[in-house]
Amino acid sequence: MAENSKKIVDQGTYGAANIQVLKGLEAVRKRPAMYIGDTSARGMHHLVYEVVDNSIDEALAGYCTRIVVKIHKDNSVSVEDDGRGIPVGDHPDYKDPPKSALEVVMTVLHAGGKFSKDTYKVSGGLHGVGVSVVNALSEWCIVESSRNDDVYSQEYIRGVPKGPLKTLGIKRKNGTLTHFKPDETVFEKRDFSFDTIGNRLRELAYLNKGLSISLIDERSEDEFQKEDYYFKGGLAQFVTFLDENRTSLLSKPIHFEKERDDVPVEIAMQYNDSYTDNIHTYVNNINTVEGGAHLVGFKTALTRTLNSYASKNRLFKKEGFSLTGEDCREGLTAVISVKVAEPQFEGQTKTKLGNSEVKGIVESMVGESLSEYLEENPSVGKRIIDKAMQAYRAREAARKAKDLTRRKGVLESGGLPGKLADCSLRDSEFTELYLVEGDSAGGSAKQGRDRRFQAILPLRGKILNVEKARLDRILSNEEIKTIISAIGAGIGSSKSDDERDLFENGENGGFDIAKIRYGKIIIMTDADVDGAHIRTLLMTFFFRYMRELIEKGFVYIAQPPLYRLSKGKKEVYAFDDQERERKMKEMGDGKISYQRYKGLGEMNPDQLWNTTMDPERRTILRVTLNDAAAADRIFSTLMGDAVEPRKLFIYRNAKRVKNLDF
Ligand code: 0RA
Repeated sequence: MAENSKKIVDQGTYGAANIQVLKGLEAVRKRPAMYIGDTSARGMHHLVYEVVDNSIDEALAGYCTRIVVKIHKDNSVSVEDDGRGIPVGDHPDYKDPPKSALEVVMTVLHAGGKFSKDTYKVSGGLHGVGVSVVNALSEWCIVESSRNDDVYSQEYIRGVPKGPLKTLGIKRKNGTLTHFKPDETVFEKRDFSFDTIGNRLRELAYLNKGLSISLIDERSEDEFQKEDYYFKGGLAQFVTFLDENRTSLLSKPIHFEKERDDVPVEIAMQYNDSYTDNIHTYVNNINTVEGGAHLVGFKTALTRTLNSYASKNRLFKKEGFSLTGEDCREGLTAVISVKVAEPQFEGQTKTKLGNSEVKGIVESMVGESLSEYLEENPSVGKRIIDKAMQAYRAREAARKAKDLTRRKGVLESGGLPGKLADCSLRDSEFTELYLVEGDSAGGSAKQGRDRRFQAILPLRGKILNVEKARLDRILSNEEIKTIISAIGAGIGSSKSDDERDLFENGENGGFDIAKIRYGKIIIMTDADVDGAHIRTLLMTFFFRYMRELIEKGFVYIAQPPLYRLSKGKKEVYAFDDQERERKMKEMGDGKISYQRYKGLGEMNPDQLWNTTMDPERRTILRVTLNDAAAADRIFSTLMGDAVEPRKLFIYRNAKRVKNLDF
């Protein structure tokens, strides 16, 4: 077999199969985004996840217990596992010329997935693109498969084998090592992020209890970084980790693990003293951000089980009383993980589980397990019902507050706040709302803006920290009320319609993105600690009560300059110290004076327009939500200032918006 591969490569006698392979690789290199989403840092990190997913599959099949991921000095990454090793015998589908299974996995699109379908019951990997895509997008890639008391190795250049599969003639424990270097001509960013990879590996370790994963960073000279992820407690530990900075209601999470109709289901849940729920769902280790059948099944079972438990044990004072789903979920942190053989992913980002049979499976499993648990742990049952009753009473109070505010027109369009300087255009495709820190900067922004499409809402001081307040208090906060009415789309959790129909009595209509009055919500604060704090408070509010705004990319951060440089009549701006240095050099010799802006208020309307608001010249950062679990954890730690929203989110597409056509 090794002989054959040699022939192909050395003599260039390509069979039909090879032409197919080359075409496949070429397609990937031509349109990488089609296979990995994009070619930014996010896409590059996706390569690592794809390789790790193969090892996870081997762990799911029960053969792999340890995975080591290394970031090397040259920004290459290696992933090593102790599974069975990739098979090296001739692949049955490739006769002319014959090819090793390993080479097929590495060079044929989707071969990994198809191949593993018989081998593995379920398979992870987001779109199951397969490791051949990683190979095609790597400057080089080396795979070593240790099995049959030998080590087999093959190297590739941009996906094409450099030579035949070789045996190294050494012995090693069984396993697979994949070492690749992302092609710098494909990816915009070069550096891997320890934290980004670490977050995903930690998540995988929680989701696959007992699996040991390590991340090692060899890039820094003096101290290499290493983290080990290994959790015997699985999702129970995940929930505890998510709630690390909250006060738990139960002494330990409730944790179930069962298989029904060939669908393994694992769920852990805990209550805390906050007012929002925080449910993370996974299908085959993929975070199903948009929810779907498993989430619906869980929610239905939770509401029904708590109600029947409370009635049965006479915990409700009034006959016929019942708690709503929202009451039952206040302060709930839960993780739901199911493994489905043929998952159907739906929704805008293909992260919504469509398999309807899974709803019933999860529903009946949670119903039975939770009732049993509550019967056996009546003190836990009482606590949960007490908490839900509190939520009910607060919701009643909130409803009254809401009625009040609704009567005042805050939650409906029409009654716009007096502080808002609205724009004249109505089409949200073109309009922008600037949330500006302070009245004086607000004044400059009003004078400097293009009033046709830019609206200004000045915010006085700090808005309420919604993390520490219930809806009724949130709705009585002036700054928040003005923001809600300016945006015009209401407030609340934005559930998909089918879930809303199923669970809400239409009482809380929720946030309706279709009603937003602006296509961009731009946060403009000073470049200091207070500014960062206000930004964080706003983001916390959007994250908790208008999450779709963030998910759909409507929220932006303005980037006001830090310096104004001047030489004679010439004026130049710089956004940080580095840029200031560079621009001063560019301006040449002579007297250059510079001013450091302490706040937006120091800029006059023209300056503010020229540097920060003019779509032709400004830079605005779009806020995107990369990892809901991570974001949630960090928001929950935010009780003071200190934490920069920059750390909570990965700002991608920091692009100059130049395409506003008028
Ligand atoms: C197909 C079949 C077998 C193992 C694998 C694939 C495999 C693939 C990868 C990728 C990374 N690590 C891996 N470990 C295993 C089973 C072969 C057998 O029956 O021994």
